[in-house]
Amino acid sequence: MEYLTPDDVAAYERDGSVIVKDVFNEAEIAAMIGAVEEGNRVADTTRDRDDGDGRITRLAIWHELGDDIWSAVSTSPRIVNNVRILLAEETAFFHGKVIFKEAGTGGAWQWHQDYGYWYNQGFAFPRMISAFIALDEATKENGCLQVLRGSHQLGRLDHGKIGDQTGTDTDRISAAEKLFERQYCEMSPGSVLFFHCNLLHTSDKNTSAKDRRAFIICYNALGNPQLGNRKTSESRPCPVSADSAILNQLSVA
Ligand SMILES: O=C(O)CCC(=O)C(=O)O
Repeated sequence: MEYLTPDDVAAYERDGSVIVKDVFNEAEIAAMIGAVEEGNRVADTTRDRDDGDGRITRLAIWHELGDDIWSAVSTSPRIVNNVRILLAEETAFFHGKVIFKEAGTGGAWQWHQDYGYWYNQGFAFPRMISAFIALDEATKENGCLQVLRGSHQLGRLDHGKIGDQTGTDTDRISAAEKLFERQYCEMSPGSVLFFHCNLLHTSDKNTSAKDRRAFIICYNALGNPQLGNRKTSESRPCPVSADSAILNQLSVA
């Protein structure tokens, strides 16, 4: 595959995100959907959270690589090498999560920066990135991710509890909305949004008839220490698997 170019990196540094289309093909996405619906990893780690708006956001989250399709995707050269290019340093696996935003019921996500959470887990620097893989078509109607383009340049903002979620201080969001353009990240299945951990993002509830599921993989710079006793990020370079590894996992998803 082709990797991100210097122009893509410049766009990422300016905007805080970059979308790459068709990173995963139909068969790979079908395999991931199969593992969402029938796999043990997702079934064993799914939890519900109040979205602060009367609905539930459902997600499955884990902090270890293993021997399954999720690990094959998390170590895919198409993801890991692009994360290395964007961070401009070696990367470590932090966590993977499936976000369910089911048709008709899926809850909203409050405005936040991921580093608003991760700072409190002890990460010293905001040298962290997420790769958001669309498993279904993500549109405005079914609650696609929304970002404030360039807002990562604000640095880390204060966050507090909203329902079971952690959201950015609402006065700061009002101010930021005047400073930065809102971008609706509409994506086809298999496309990937790489985004900076200080980029402000949110998503609406899903009142449509179409699911909006995503697999999000989060990476830390290997050289970014995690202070304190919690060691939730791996301390070795993220392995890079063969490009064919995802479909080879079909039988053990
Ligand atoms: O998938 C979404 O709509 C939002 C997820 C999100 O913001 C997160 O996991 O940090």
